[in-house]
Amino acid sequence: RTCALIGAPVQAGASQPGCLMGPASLRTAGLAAALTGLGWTVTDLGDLSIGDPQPKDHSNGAIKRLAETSAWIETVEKAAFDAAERFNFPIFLGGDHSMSAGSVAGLARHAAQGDRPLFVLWLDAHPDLHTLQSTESGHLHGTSVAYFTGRPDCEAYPPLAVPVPPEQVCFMGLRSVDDAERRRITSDGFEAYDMRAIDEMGVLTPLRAFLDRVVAANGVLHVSLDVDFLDPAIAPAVGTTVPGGATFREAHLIMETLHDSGLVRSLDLVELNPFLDERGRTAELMTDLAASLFGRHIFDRPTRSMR
Ligand code: DIR
Ligand code: MN
Ligand code: MN
Ligand code: MN
Repeated sequence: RTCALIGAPVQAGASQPGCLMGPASLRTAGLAAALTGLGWTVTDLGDLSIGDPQPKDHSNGAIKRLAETSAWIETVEKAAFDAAERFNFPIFLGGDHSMSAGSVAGLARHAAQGDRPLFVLWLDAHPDLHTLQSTESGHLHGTSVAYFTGRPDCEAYPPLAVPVPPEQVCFMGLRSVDDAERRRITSDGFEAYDMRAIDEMGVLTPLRAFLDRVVAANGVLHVSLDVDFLDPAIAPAVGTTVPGGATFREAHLIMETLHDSGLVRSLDLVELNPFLDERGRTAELMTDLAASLFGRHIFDRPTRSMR
């Protein structure tokens, strides 16, 4: 079983600088060694980079750093397709969440080539469902899901080869949702669990409902983990902390259950801002969560091999 680490030190989409150190911090926390210890063959492909793109204007004057974000999406999309071709399991090290516009687009293109639908589990306080028209903050990390689901008003981004239908996207952990995003979640058929739903049901009931749909569709699953999915008390290193996030055990239980499902083929670890971290504790938590997804456990459970 082969795994690739791909760094995408993008911070153009975030509200404050620092995410460009994310890949280095995850490497320092020992991500490669943790996965090697679980029996995986890990290849670190290093960090991607973009050139110096010409500035791009947009009718929405709030938008910040469109040209750079576009260039990153294009670069990460190609890298994701290639990595999915060459490795069993690519891990994308962010970088802010605009990175995932590229990773998911490239993975969807790869999955379509094998005639499998790509499902996406979006673990985040935010749905990142703004278009280039609806974003008010202008921080483009809030637009990734709109882009890869093929919504209009993202035309200034690179053309999208294979959109992911909204029904194949599941949000968990939502607690900061803007009006335009809320309307799209209800009208477009996304599966969405806010923190209240997790308070009421725990994480397993909603997660299993989603995984059952992935199995029924013979799909493959991508997981996109934004640091702010986690409660800021355990994960302070993110520019957009929102109180009331997932606990340590809720997050690990999700990862452990995902491992047992055998459905996950790729992972984003995004929005880690090491400048805001406390002695690497958020980087270590993200690394430990990845390890749970890759099979770290105390006692054996019946598991399914990769489908
Ligand atoms: C907010 C925050 N919805 C925005 N989005 C964030 O700026 O559009 N996404 N922080 O991760
Ligand atoms: Mn292939
Ligand atoms: Mn996000
Ligand atoms: Mn977020």
